Amino acid sequence: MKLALVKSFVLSLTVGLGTLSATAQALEFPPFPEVTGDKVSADDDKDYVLKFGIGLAPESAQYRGVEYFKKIVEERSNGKITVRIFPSAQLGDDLQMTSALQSGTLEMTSPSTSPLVNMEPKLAVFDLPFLFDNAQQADKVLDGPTGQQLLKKITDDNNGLVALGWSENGYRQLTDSKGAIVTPADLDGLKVRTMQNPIHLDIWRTLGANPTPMSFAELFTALDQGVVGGQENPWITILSSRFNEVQSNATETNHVYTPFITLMSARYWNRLPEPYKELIQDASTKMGVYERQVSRDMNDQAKAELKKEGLEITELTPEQLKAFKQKVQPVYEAYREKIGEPIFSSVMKDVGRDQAN
Ligand code: TK8
Repeated sequence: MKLALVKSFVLSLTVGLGTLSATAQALEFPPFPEVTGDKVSADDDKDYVLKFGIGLAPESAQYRGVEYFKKIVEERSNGKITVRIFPSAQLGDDLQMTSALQSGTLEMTSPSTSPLVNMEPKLAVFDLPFLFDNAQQADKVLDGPTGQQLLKKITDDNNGLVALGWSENGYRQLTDSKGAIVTPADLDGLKVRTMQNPIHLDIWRTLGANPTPMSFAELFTALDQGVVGGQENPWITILSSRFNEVQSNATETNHVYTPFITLMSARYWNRLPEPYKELIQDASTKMGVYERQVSRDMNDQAKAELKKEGLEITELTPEQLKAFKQKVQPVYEAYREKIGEPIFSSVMKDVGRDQAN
């Protein structure tokens, strides 16, 4: 029997300039897996505090994953390591938290890969539109040689970051307040907020919208004040960020799958005794497996909840979707070189395409 934990909450939190009031909602998160593995101790007998900052709110799969990470690390270190979670971009957006890791003022974060492509262009492979047909393909890339090579590359670059694993933000969907978006032509004149990422800008420009890159931490307020008219994120992120309070419509586009990359400050990592390094690596891997399960379980629930709360959701027919897919195909050729070999070809092979289609 599958145990289900029903979480109900009423909370109000401050993100950037906007105060978000979440109404009570009932979401069924898959239960935490049991914490397994030996207790770990280090010779130094010191106490460690590990601050883990994330962009998303406590109702997200991301937060739930970090809670599981905390449980593993605290239990297996006999409380020698304390994990403190800072949700809702309290400590900054994905880019700000990543640079805080580099300067050593924050220990861990788990950003979307997209804002990091200026630092590591190869990560742009995940921004290719309609890349993964299903979650299994994403897992194949993330958990296979390509995903492992990318983690190693980021660590080896000596940029002050240690890359420890993959979770997911998931498949992105479009929301707007213009009306139903059924064809690319409907995007005409729509100012869509995108992540700070060149492929995303190209995708929306190619489709005929007017994309504006912006930090996630400013997004709720920007939608509320009409600075932008639309945005795109996975259902669970739309719900946990309460974007449906400031958007009337959504289209299920699944246009990009976004991974979260688990990062630690190299300064902190280098000071950790070996047994704790192994523990944190193991906990990061387990968090990734669990968080992806939560994200996938919650995707339909979040979509249903958004519908219930009044968001008008358009589901495209296969033909309608095809019109979007075909229009963005030039993006593959445009970024092939920047992503580089062998990453580009091995990902294409993993998703069953010999070459970009
Ligand atoms: C949360 C972000 C966010 C991302 C975005 O920190 O910026 O739209 O999808 O969910 O990583």
